[in-house]
Amino acid sequence: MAIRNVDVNVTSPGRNFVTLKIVTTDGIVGWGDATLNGRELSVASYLADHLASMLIGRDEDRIEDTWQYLYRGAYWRRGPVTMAAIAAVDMALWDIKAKKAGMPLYQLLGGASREAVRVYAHASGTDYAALRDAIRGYVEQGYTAVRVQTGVPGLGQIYGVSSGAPGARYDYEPAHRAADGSAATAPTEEVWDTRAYLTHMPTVFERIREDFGTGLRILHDGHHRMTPIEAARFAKQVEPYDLFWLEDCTPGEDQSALRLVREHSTTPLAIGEVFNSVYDYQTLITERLIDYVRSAVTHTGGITAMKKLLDFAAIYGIRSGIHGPTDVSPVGMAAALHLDLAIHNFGIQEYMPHNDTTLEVFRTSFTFDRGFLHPGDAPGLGVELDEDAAAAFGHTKAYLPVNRLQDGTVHDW
Ligand code: CS2
Ligand code: MG
Repeated sequence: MAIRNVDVNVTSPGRNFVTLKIVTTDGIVGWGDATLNGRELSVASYLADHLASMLIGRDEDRIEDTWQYLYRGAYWRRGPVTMAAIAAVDMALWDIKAKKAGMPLYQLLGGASREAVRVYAHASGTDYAALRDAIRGYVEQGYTAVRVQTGVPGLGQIYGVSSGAPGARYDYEPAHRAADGSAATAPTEEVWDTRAYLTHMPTVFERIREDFGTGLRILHDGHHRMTPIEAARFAKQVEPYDLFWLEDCTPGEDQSALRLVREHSTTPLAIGEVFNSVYDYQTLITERLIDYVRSAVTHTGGITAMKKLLDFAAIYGIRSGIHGPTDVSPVGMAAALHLDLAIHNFGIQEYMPHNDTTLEVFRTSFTFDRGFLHPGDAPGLGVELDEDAAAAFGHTKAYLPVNRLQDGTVHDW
């Protein structure tokens, strides 16, 4: 048996997704997620124009060999485009292998290490009252962990904070289209002031602890906006509020920045959603500078690479916190859930539910129950793309925003 067909599907049921379809000579279909938010077509081209012909005729069972063939064979290693493309191939081959075995993928990864996967929700609000209502809503649904993001007095729209407008449930971490829903031509811009943020945010954590007590797991995303010394001071200052983690406090490419933060604070640190290789973590893991690995399976070379990364992290007592935003498709989310269920060093899983239109295009098997997800027991990943439904939504160019300081300087976000 061998790979017979390789197709790349680009669809946009509210936001853009790139999905790889691999079909074997005996008709088994595997799906892989290759979505890279705001740069989707570059991965679609990598797959369709460069990899597809290399895959036809290959033995679909040789997943490790195919991974190495694509990674080492390219000469140009790593990078988000390459690694998202390899991830999609890898996921599709694991999907096929598990379907052939008649098992949900987590069984091939060693079987379940837990009954279900604890997830965290995204609560946000432009002011504290709106944030408190959002947290309360999640607590009422049974969530035990909530990421909290809020507006900062004096600043306008901040990435990660919902505007609170009616129907705004999905508006806070977008890649923006034009206002009328058509293709954007350039990113929108936001204004940021780290000093105002550092003054305000600890007061928010204090109020959350007053209102919700000590049981709730509170997470917070700094979105790479602090300098190392700002992050160190902040992480130290918020220790009394017992964060589950502080995510992306400093720019992702500077691994040694977290040494400084670590020297000053015991607030647990998470990083990695913009990483795409185990080598991005080498210093962070071996020097125990982080507590949670945040990569998305979709952006880090797939299940094969992610399993190795998480096993490496386990040796140093570091746990998983796999990236699960809505810009990872339900296929990528399923890959995360199978890993989460199987590995020993699971920490928590991010869960940002997709909109209803997306879930009509991608048919999922996962189930949510009182703050926990289970990938389901359908053979394979348990997600099927409905290509007819997908065809109704053409790719629409969209951009993640740009962040500037008040004087106009381009800033990290
Ligand atoms: C965010 C992401 O989920 C998170 O922690 O930081 O939503 C991130 O902004 C997006 O994935 C960017 O595409
Ligand atoms: Mg993040």
